[in-house]
Amino acid sequence: GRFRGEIEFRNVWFAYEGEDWVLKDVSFKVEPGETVALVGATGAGKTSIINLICRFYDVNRGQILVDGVDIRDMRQSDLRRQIGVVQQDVFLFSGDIKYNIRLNDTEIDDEKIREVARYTNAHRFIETKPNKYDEEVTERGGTLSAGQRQLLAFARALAFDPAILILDEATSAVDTETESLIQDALEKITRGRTTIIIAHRLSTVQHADKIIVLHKGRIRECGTHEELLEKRGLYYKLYLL
Ligand code: M5T
Ligand code: MG
Repeated sequence: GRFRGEIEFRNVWFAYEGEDWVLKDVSFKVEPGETVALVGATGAGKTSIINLICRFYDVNRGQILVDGVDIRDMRQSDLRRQIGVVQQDVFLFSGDIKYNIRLNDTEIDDEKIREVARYTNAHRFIETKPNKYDEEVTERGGTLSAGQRQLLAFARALAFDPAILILDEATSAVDTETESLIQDALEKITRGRTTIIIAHRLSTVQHADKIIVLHKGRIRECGTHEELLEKRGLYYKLYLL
């Protein structure tokens, strides 16, 4: 069945092989359907949190629970279907646009590909390509702009209608038209899903139900935009100075 989408970090400690601690005693809980923004300076550990939820790595100490179950006890195939991920640097495969949306999941047919592409606003730019859904792209994007790669990545992440969405917001600049398509897609695709978003834009952060401020691998502050501004702490400094 579908996950409810509750995520909990319980006293998580993590280090990459042979390195210093990257996450130190990190605990937080995301309720089903909530949107949580992770913010913090470069190297604070934001991407590492995502790497752990996706099980690209496992924790050294503590636990990560999804719907109350330790993710180490879950089937990898369930996690893959119920957690949609868009990484910071959108990775494409050489092949056509269709392939880049469905990858090796043959269950996703052409109809489904179009449906998710429409849903994520990718359809519009795909229609402008000479070969449309059969347009070939390269690993580095080929004829696609950074924003178009982002929309394509949304479509791929949404293909299985995941209960949980993990987004590492791209830092690269996109044109204003694509920016508004992305913003519009974001509002749509996060609705009804638990979302963890590493946000670089204040516009994205402000809309989150909860903001977690990381500093050198620890949670420094947590609250809504208004609460954190009131505090005049690190968030205030990061976003308003
Ligand atoms: C936190 C190190 C990185 C930094 C710390 C992803 C990754 C990170 N690190 C590795 O050694 N190996 C890795 O594969 O871990 O890094 P982060 O989690 O990537 O930080 P961030 O996402 O908050 O930073 P940024 O620049 O994306 O805003 O010491 O060297
Ligand atoms: Mg990062």
